[in-house]
Amino acid sequence: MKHLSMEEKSRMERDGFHIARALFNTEEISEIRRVFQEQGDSGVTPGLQNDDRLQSNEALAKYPRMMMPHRHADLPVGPVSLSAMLDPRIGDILHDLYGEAAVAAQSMFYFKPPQARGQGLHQDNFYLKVAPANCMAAWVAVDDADEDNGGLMVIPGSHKLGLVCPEQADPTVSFTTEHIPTPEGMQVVPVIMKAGDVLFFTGSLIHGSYPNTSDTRSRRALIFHYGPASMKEISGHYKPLLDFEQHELDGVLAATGGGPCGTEFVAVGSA
Ligand SMILES: O=C(O)CCC(=O)C(=O)O
Repeated sequence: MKHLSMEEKSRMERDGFHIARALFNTEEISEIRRVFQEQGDSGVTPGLQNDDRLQSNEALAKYPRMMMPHRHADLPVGPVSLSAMLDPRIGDILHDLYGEAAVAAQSMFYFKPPQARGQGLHQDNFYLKVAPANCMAAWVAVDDADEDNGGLMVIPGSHKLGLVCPEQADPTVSFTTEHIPTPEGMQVVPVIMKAGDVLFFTGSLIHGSYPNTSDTRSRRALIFHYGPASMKEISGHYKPLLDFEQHELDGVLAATGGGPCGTEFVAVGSA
């Protein structure tokens, strides 16, 4: 069964991204929001969050991003993120986009509270190193997201450039060190999303997020990365890989280099 129209597929090929509107319903998103917010409000959880690299007085220090929550079966965020990561609605769209089954490599949760910095323009496969194909993100909006509360920005068509060498980001607007300047003739555009929408984009699409300049609106997101089941390599950081039946995929080599998606700046005064 096909889940994307021919038109949606050709736009994906042209632009490098596709928005599935209201893929998760209001009740599902409210539950995801509740469970992650409760975990976040309980304080920074070692092994799930790392605040070493954040300035202690900044908005993100209280709510650092959560890395690989699906691996924390002992916490309420574990089963919630695992089930969303392997949700068949996401799997079906990925299958359409890849032309084969996808396997899951990563989950992350970003709180992006008011006044939090954004993430500089980057390409995900710079970190995941999926080969010979490309990684794919499914970015689930947990709040409505726009330019004011730190929504995503993308450079349509930039996925056709292949991987571009990043420069140093401006630490006043980005919490990660890498930044790719906007390629000549291309344009950064905001991605306006409603809670429950899912943005799918390829690992070579240049994208990032705005700082959250609002005073009251969080911009939470549950983010997943995948590769095609036929991939030969991925950065070792992302193993074990899980197929949509929750089986570990063996035999994929650990690519050299890569690492967590986005390298955090070291805070002044920390090691
Ligand atoms: O959600 C954000 O602020 C940025 C996320 C992002 O760029 C990514 O997951 O690669």
